[in-house]
Amino acid sequence: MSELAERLLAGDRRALARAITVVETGGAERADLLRRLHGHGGQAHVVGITGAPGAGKSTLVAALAGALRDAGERVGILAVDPSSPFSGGALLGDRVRMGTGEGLFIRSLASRGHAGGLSRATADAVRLLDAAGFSVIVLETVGAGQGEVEIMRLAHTTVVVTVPGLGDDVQAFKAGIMEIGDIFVVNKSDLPGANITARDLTTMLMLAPPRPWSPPVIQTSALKGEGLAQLVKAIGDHARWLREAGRWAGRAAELAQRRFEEAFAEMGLRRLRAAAEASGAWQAAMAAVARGELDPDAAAEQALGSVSGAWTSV
Ligand SMILES: Nc1nc2c(ncn2[C@@H]2O[C@H](COP(=O)(O)OP(=O)(O)OP(=O)(O)O)[C@@H](O)[C@H]2O)c(=O)[nH]1
Ligand SMILES: [Mg+2]
Repeated sequence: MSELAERLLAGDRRALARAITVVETGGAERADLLRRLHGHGGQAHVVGITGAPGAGKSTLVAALAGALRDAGERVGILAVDPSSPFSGGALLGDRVRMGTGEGLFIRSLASRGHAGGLSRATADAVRLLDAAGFSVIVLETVGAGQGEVEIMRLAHTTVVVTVPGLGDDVQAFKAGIMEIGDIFVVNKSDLPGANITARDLTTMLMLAPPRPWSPPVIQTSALKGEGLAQLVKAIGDHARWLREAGRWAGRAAELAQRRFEEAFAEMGLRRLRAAAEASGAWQAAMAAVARGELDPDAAAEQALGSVSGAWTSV
């Protein structure tokens, strides 16, 4: 594991790919790897891209990656899809727009096979890309479900993508995603109605409770490569604002605290269960629950009580 961490820090892409598999799998190897990378990174700007299915997020991410690379950034892309991984075909087509080589890394994360859940796997992967020296990390997720909002909390800057003529969706939009957007993009602005959608969004933002950062509304055509310079500028402006407002460092602290909470819960559970199994209390409770002799909550209470007196009253 020490060798893997060293190779990752030295910029070895295969080591990075392998490391992501390690954190996806979870367990002791994950913990060891992350421990070794502690203190490395902290520089990357994490940009989340979210929005309705088919809004053109992947196309936009590809175009944005190209523009960011032209601006000298090293770009890591994580496509986070709860159901299915990034299709090979889409990736191949998008590569043309993104360019290839040193300054670009792409990986898709799907929920299947993730020991600690998709949002933890994503958080870990972001840390790995950060430690590996990527200056911008782009996360693409679909929709505004709870899981996606959780993943978007990993981002310094959240870009919400919509398309012209989403009149009926504006309500749904308002409900979940309005509050988390730092930048709003009307993609497919080569299609009719983009100006109207942009105006509606601007109006909605003006009516929303005031925020210290006023989200811009930007029209893009990912397909034609239009509006990308404005988007790159808005992303840079937001990063600068976060730093100047003292919010950049606070976010890193918050993420570290969340990881501590998760690690504590996971380790605590594992150790308690091992202790209960060693004493036989676990097996006894399981059997009693199966026979219907004990209510499951009462059984849990009893098994915990048998592990240590200190736990019974909490
Ligand atoms: N006209 C037009 N079509 C676009 C634009 N951007 C993307 N598309 C098309 O919209 C379709 C969906 O694009 P994707 O990039 O796969 O959209 P997505 O939001 O990533 O889709 P999911 O990941 O499935 O939610 C594709 O056919 C794209 O070619 C654009 O700017 N203009
Ligand atoms: Mg996509």
